[in-house]
Amino acid sequence: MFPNTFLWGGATAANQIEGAYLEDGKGLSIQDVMPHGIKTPRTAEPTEDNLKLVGIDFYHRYEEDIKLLAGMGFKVFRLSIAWSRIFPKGDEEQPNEAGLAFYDKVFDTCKKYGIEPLVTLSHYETPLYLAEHYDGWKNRKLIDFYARYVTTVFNRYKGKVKYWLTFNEINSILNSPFMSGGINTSMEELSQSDLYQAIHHELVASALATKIGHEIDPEFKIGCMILSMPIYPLSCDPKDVIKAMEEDHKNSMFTDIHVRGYYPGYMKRYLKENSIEIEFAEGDAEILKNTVDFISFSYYVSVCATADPEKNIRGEGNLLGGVPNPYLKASEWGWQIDPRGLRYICNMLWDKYQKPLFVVENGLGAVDQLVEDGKGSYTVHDDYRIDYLREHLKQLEEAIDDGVEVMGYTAWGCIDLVSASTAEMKKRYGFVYVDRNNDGTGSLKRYKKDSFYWYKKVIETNGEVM
Ligand code: BGP
Repeated sequence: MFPNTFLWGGATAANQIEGAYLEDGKGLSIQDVMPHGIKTPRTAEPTEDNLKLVGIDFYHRYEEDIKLLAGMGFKVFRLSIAWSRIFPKGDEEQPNEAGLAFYDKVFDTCKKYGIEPLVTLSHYETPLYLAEHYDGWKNRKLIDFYARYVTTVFNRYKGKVKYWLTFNEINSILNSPFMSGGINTSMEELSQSDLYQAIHHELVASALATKIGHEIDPEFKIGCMILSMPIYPLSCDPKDVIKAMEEDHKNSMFTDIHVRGYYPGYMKRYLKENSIEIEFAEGDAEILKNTVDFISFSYYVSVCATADPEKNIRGEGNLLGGVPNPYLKASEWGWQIDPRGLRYICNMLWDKYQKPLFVVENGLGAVDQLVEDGKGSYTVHDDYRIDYLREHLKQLEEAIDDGVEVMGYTAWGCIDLVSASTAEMKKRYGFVYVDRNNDGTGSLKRYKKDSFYWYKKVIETNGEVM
């Protein structure tokens, strides 16, 4: 049974919804030069085929959009602040007031509808200037710039925002150093030592943000955000089991450090055996001890791991990926669907850390068909999305019944948005359809899908009717 305090809602990110990429003093972010997500190299300048430059125009339509979300009874709305609206280049001394004012209006609108904002401080949208002039998180100076940015927004939105996430899917930097860490050096040229140094800087920055946040307002609840992905052994061969464990360590070190405040032993071994050296500045070990209040994570897929090089063939999937599971079906984008994996990961995280969990991303990216609803408007009959969400929510409820403490659930892309990995509109997640197409055409009008009414009922009954 879902607890009465359960926070039901949906999730978005600034670069995927806002548009207005140069309005009111905003600087460019790395997303403005990533027209096709992670599949193609970045461009020198923003190009017209980059759908994120307009997004779904949330910047101008936030009132209408938040009202729509409130129509489903949302208790929480996850969104991110675009760092480049607040510090257009990233290294300025003073923030951009117009950028700050925009989020005041957004949070006030949330408040008007009784919706709690859940704010990601950095969601794949590092200011481009920091990528080009500092090589992103490879550079230690980013810690100071980030600290200035978070101090500014914590002070400004204190009293309006209580729940914060430091970095979206922080472990995705392992495979997407530009999108996740603003690192301009190409992946091929990036050494493992530089990659892990960048990771260290982000981990220190994350802990520092937690410290600063708690000092500014002890009521703040600050969480880490991890791309979660159960890694099953492909067979019961103990070699596969160990391989799965080792693969999992690469991700779980991020949670370990956020929750326990120090590098785990297996990581020290991994770094040593791979001749990776991380430079700890004085005070880093102390800062890392500022641990999070809760663990948030995205959940879309599970994968397998094998020690057999012939079978070790990576399939499609989210940013990290792995060997496909022969027992599971996949979405149209090749992401394998595994509702039970959600119960499993919740139990694993809870058993290990005993920290409250928050599922801040989960959902099905699919092609939708807008059809006449017989009442003079349009809708989408998205029973496939309802099925996906229902199955995952049932497993989440199982986890809660297992004794796991879960704070809430925010369905990803609650209103259609530009996808992250492929930067297209066609891959839709929302309860609300947005009339915009891959070629940039469309009226941007919003339409409620069948899932809108379904989710409304789920929230209304606190998960009793699914
Ligand atoms: C996560 C990101 C989101 C997001 C989602 C779905 O990795 O945090 O920003 O978009 O996955 O991925 P995609 O948009 O590629 O379908």
